[in-house]
Amino acid sequence: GQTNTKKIFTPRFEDYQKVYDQIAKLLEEHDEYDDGSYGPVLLRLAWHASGTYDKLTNTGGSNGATMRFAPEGDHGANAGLKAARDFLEPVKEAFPWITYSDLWILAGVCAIQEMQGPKIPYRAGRSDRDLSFCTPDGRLPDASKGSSHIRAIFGRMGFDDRAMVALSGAHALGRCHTDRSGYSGPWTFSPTTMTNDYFKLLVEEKWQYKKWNGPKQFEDVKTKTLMMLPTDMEIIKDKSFKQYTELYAKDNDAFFKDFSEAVVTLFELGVPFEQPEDQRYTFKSSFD
Ligand code: CCH
Repeated sequence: GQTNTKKIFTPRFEDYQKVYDQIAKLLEEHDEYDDGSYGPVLLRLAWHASGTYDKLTNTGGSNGATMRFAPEGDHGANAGLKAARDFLEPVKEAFPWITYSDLWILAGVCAIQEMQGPKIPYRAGRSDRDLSFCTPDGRLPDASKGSSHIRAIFGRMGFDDRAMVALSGAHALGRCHTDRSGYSGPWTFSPTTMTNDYFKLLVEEKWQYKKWNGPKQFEDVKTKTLMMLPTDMEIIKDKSFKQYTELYAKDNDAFFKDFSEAVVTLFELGVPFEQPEDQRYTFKSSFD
């Protein structure tokens, strides 16, 4: 009879840990980028790959890595994310068995953990899909809008108010770039370390409109070096959002726990996994 002699490599936890370690090593080596880390932009890549999900049609999400293609890569919201995709190219070459879809999310997990955030349990099993799976423009949030827009966008993915606020805490990390979004500046004084400072600053500082030629954004009255987007200010203005902002400002453990749970959900939206939920991988960080 016929024998299938083709060897199929089935990656296991140890193999994904090796990919994690390689990304962590590159993060440490490339400290010349931005505020000293590619971590924030890697997290943004994983979020924008996932945040296109629509629960009604079960389209979009991290399964597919369709941002590799125009038109999705050229959507305004994705400006600048090529830096993150290019950063990961040598990792894809070193581990050709991993899909781009799994790699981008693993990089988001690695970025959070290496920037001293909570553990983010991970499942593999995403497959890369062609450009016919690109999502239409407009599925990611518009920073100039208000709370009803935030609820419409994140509600479409299936999130409630508490998870929306928890996820927003990612803005402890990174910055806005005038040549990407048009906005300018970081949210916190430590944009490469995951903290609950975003919530603390929203609660404790006074914010005013920044006087400049760019889009409407806020600056802290005291130092004028930090920023908030109009959508960020909704997290403290809206009554229901505000209760969670105040909770996370006081309780970093509550923030880390809720953030981790919400990010795991975000990263898995629309993915038909074989790996069971109770067998997710938890990666060792470089400093564990
Ligand atoms: Fe965000 N984000 N984000 N964001 N974001 C920007 C940058 C980062 C919005 C708008 C912007 C999430 C939610 C929202 C990150 C993670 C998350 C920028 C600046 C804008 C604008 C881009 C630039 O100029 O480079 C809006 C609006 C929302 C919701 O309403 C969520 C959710 C996450 C992750 C869980 C990270 C990280 C950055 C920093 C990127 C960098 O390059 O430093």
